[in-house]
Amino acid sequence: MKNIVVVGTQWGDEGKGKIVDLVAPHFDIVARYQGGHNAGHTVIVNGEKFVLHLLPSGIVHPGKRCVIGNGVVVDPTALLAEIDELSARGIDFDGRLAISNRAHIILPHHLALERTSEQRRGVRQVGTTLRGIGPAYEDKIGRRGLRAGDLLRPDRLKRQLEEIIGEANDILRARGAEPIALAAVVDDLLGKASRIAPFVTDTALLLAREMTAGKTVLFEGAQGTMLDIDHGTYPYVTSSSGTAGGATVGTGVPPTAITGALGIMKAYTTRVGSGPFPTELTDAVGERLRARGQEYGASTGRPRRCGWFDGVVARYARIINGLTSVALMKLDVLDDFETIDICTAYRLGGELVEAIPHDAQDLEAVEPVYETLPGWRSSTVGLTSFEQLPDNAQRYIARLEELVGCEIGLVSTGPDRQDTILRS
Ligand code: 2SA
Ligand code: MG
Repeated sequence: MKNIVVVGTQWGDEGKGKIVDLVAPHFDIVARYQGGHNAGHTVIVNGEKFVLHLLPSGIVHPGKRCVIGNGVVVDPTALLAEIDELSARGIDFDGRLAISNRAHIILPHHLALERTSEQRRGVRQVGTTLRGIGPAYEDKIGRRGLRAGDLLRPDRLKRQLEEIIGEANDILRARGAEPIALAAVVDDLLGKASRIAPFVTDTALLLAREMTAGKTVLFEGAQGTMLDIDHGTYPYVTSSSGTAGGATVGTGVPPTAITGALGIMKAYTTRVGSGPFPTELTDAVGERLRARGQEYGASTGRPRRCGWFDGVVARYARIINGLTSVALMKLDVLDDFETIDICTAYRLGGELVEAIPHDAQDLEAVEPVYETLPGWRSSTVGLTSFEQLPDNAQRYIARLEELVGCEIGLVSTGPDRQDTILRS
């Protein structure tokens, strides 16, 4: 595989960070293509925990180059804080990080606008990470955004900010919220621009040049298929394209250059934030999954909603992303369940449906159809070969492969790099 994209097949938090970290040695460059510091990618290296938000997980690998593509939204404060934190922990950035001059910048008014729009939605709120992600993409699509390349032109910055923030303040005032003080934003951004500028470049050309020279790229998706702005559970989604297709638009690399898509799939399902979640378990079983799987948001610390594996979602993810292989994560979390349910289809108004309804209210109303498999009641933690897995665990995996329609080439049995079964 030359250039592959790693995507979340559920609602995020499938374990992309671990897999990107694991396969990074086989690639020259790791590139993020969407989202921003709403992501929380946890990587454990020699027992040391790193949580990456905006930076590609490849940054913890000495020598790998990392790209923040044009499809990403960059919060200057979060970026510098992450760079400073990782630098203090011994990670070297020299010549290793490139940020697209076309990536959009998250500004203070984005956070303020997001707070007011979530409030206005009331019970229908999205449950966002409140990082300003959605409003930053709104400004991008609305053609008034500030881009990383603009940080290279401090002389124009004040006028640009005047326009952008002036418009946002009109909305904030109309919503009864405090307007943003322009002067403070200008000062703050000018200060940060000089630190960020050395990283800013034309990353599409950089990638093209490197790929022509035979270098390989790993595209690191954030969030998941069901949170994709187009293909997810709209409107309960994030504002970017986390599916495989996003990798091309979000980096400027042509689709023909991407040779594979690795889907990251948790052995059960979680979701953080609101919106439909057919297999959600609000009972003691869900609690048990949350406790065993330590299911809390890596960026916000919010408890994640937990439920059984949803085969309808997984199959859809295989189709939308053209998965060529699947990594099954957190199998060990299921170790002591007596029985394990798998959702194979939904029932909606008495009818059997095998596709995901486009309408969130319909998806809210579906009833999962379950198949119950026997558990294995023994520890799989840290196992490294498929044959070591209990028979019932092997059967569970075989059934998931059948439902998803794709081979499971990797099984994760713990958070560390070594806790991994590589098949074939
Ligand atoms: P946003 O902030 O606009 O992207 O929120 C929109 C929806 O997308 C969900 N979302 C996420 N879901 C899972 N994991 C994410 N990253 C962090 C993590 C989240 C955290 O890895 O744990 O720490 O809470 C992530 N980012 C966005 C979000 O919950 C909304 O449903
Ligand atoms: Mg996460």
